[in-house]
Amino acid sequence: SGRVAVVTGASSGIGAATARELAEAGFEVVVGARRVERLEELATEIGGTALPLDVTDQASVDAFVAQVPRCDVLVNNAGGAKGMAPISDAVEDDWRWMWETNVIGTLRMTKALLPALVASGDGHVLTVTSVAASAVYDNGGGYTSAKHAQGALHRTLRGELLGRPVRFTEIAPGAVETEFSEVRFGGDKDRAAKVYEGMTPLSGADVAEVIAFAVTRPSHVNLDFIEIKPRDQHSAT
Ligand code: NJP
Repeated sequence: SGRVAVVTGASSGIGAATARELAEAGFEVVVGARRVERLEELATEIGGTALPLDVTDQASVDAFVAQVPRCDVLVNNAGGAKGMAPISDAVEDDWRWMWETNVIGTLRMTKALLPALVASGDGHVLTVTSVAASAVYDNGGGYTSAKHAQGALHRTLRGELLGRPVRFTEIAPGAVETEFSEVRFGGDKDRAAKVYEGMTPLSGADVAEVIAFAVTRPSHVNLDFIEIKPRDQHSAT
C-alpha cells in the first residue's frame, strides 16, 4: 500500500514484535533504536528499513526524521525503567533517564513527525505507556511519574489534533516478558525473573497483535486507550 509505519525502540521486546506485525499487515516499516545491529537483522527479516535512533538526543531524532519522507503510523514505544527505590533514596540520574526517554523522547518524536502524520490524511500515533500511567506503587516513583506524564502528553495531543485526520491510541501494558526488567534492575536477571512469579506474562507479540488491531480499524474508528495485562496480574508493580 506504500503506507509507512515508524516504530521506536524496535531492537527488542514489544517494539520488535510490533514491527513484525505491522510488516505483516502490509506497512513499510522503519525501525529505530540505539542497537543498530539488532535493528538491521530485524529489517532484513521483515523487509523494512533500520535507522539509528536515540530519542534522548535531538540531533539523532532530526537525522532519523530527515530520512523518513512519509509517515502514516508512529509507534512511540522506546522507553523503560531504571532503578527501583523509595523516593527518599531516589537516584536523580535514574529519574532523568526515565523522564528523558519516556517523556521527552515521545515529545520529540511526535513533534517531529506530526506534519507527516497530518499530511498522510490517515495518520495514527500510538504511545506505549504502562499500567503505571494510571497507578502508583512503592519504589516505582520515577517510572510511574514518567509514565503518567507520557500518558498526559499523548492524551493532550489527542485533544489538540481533534478535527485533523490523525488517530491516537494509548497502549498500557502490564507485565510483558521482554528486556524491560533486566534494564530496570541493572542487568540482574534473577531479580528480573521474579517479576513474573505467579503469572504467565504477556509476550511482546501479545501486545503487538493488539497494536496491529488498533491500526487496522477503519480510519474513523479511534481506540483511545487499551490496557492489556496477564490474566493473573491485577495491580501494577
Ligand atoms: O522493553 P525492552 P519493552 N532511544 O527493554 C529502546 C513499556 N512497558 O519492549 O536503544 C531509542 O525489551 C531499546 O532499544 P536500544 C516500556 O516502558 C513495558 O518491554 O537498542 N530507543 C529497546 O528497543 C516501554 O515504553 C512493560 O537499547 C531506546 C526498547 O526501547 C515499552 O513498553 C510493562 C532508547 C525497550 O525494549 C517497550 O518496552 C509496561 C533511546 N534512548 C510498560 N532507550 C513490560 N515489559 O513489562 C531505550 O507497563 N530504547
